[in-house]
Parts: sequence; C-alpha cells; structure tokens
Amino acid sequence: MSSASILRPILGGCTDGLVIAGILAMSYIAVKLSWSIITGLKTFVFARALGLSMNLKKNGSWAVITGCTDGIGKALAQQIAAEGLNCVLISRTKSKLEDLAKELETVNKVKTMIIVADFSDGFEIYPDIQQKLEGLDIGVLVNNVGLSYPYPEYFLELPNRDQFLKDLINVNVVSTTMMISVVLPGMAERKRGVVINVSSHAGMIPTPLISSYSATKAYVEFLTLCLESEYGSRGITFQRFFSSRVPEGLMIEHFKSNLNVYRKKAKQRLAAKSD
Ligand SMILES: *[C@@H]1O[C@H](CO)[C@@H](O)[C@H](O)[C@H]1NC(C)=O
Ligand SMILES: CC(=O)N[C@H]1CO[C@H](CO)[C@@H](O)[C@@H]1O
Repeated sequence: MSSASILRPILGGCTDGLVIAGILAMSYIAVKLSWSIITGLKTFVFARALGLSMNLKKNGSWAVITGCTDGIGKALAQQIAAEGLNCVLISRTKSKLEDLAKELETVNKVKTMIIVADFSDGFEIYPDIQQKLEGLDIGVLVNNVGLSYPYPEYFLELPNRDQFLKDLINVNVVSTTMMISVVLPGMAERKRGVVINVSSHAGMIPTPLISSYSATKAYVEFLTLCLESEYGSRGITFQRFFSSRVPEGLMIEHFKSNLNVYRKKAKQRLAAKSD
C-alpha cells in the first residue's frame, strides 16, 4: 500500500497524487520550520537576549516592544520584564495587550503601558506614540513587528498586490524607521540604550518569491548597520537576533516546485475565512 492510498481517506477523497506529495512535503517543512524556530528561539532569544540582559536595566528603566502579543515578541517581552524592566507594549489588539500587561505586572512586578496601534496605518500613528512615550527613561527598543508573505509568490501574482505592498512597507520599513526616530533622541541624550531588531536571512540574500519582504529586511539591515556606525560609539548598542535559522534561500527551490500547492491551500484558506 502506498502512502498516498493510506492518506486518501484522511484527505477526504483527495486523489491527486501531486497534491498529496505536496502536502507531505509541506508538512515536513512545517515541522522542520517549527522545530528550527523553537531551537532558534532557545539559542538566540534566550541565550543571546539573556547574554545582553545582564546590562539591559542599566540602559534605562523602560523597554518598548512592538508587535509583542504573540510569538517571539511576546517571549521577548516576558524575558525583558523578567530582567526587571518596565514595558511599553505596542500592538494592534487591545485585549491581547491587556492580558500580557496584566501577566507581566503580576509575574514580574514591573510597570506596563499599552499603546494600541496598527503599524499598517503608516506614518500617521507615530505622533501619538511619541507623545505617550514622552519623558520615559527608555533603555531598550525592540522592533519586532513584522509582516511577511502569506505564501511565496511571484510579484505580479500577489493577491491584492498594491494593498499588500503598502502594508508590508508600513509594517516592516516605516515602523522600524519611525520607532527609532521616536526613541533614539532620548537614548542619544542619555548616552545609553539598546535597539534590538529581528533579523532575517532574507535581508542578507536576495530572496525571490518573497521579493518585497526580502527587500524590506535589507532596508532594516542597512539602516541598523549605518546607525550602529553613527551611534555605536556614543553608548547605543544595536543588537540583532534571528527568528529562525532556516536560510530562506535554501527553500526557494522547494517553494518553486510547490507553488501551485501553496496557491491552492492559500485560496482555500481565504475562501474558508470569507464564508
Ligand atoms: C546597555 O546594554 C548593553 C547590552 O547588554 C551593554 O553592552 C551596555 O553596557 C549597556 N549600557 C550601559 C550604560 O550599561
Ligand atoms: C535585518 C536587521 O535587522 N539587521 C540588523 C539588526 O541589527 C544588527 C546589529 O548591529 C545588524 O548587524 C543587522 O544588520
């Protein structure tokens, strides 16, 4: 009995061998990916962030974390609060922000402030953020918020391309630039501060099929490197960690050969959502 025929009942009468092969390959990649994200998290967030954390508090009493209610951002917020820093949590969903704020206040006995903001709105949200952060002794900025592709795709085939590109650039490029613009003046004045960014291999290697994502990450890469050389000697530390150790470049061939499967799955997901 082939694995395809074993799977047939599970997949509800789906007989397309290619689809099954695609799904198997995707599950394999998904498992591998989650595993490397977990190990990546352990290695980089918990080891490296902890490595720096011995001095984090000396940089200032508050940390600002964007996109902090899920995944790595949340893990980082918990880690930073565990170091005794008060946290400003900025994200889109008020209820999730409140939950996390309550958790950090109870578990870590730190102060918190929440700011509800949708980074895909672009430049207009920053005056408000700036005003709310006024006067805080901010030692750490974590630029974690980020948007990526729903699935790898050719540029011209992206669903809702113009809107998607706008969101992508607002969330990845504008947020990093503007958050630094809001927070760095105070850090420079106090001559202390840490700016942490979530790095991606796609920012270092041009990565087709996630082209615009790759380009936004390259922007962040360059900006941080330049700022490091401008302000590194003036007490500001720029630090990065990788959210995953899987080089996206290595997955391109896989993506290309499974593009149709991805498209189909994504369309099904979208259709299911709009029901
Ligand atoms: C700020 O934190 C960084 C990273 O942990 C550390 O290297 C630096 O010494 C700290 N700055 C101060 C003023 O303690
Ligand atoms: C993509 C990205 O965020 N890269 C930068 C993050 O910060 C480090 C620390 O200096 C830079 O070296 C990275 O290039």
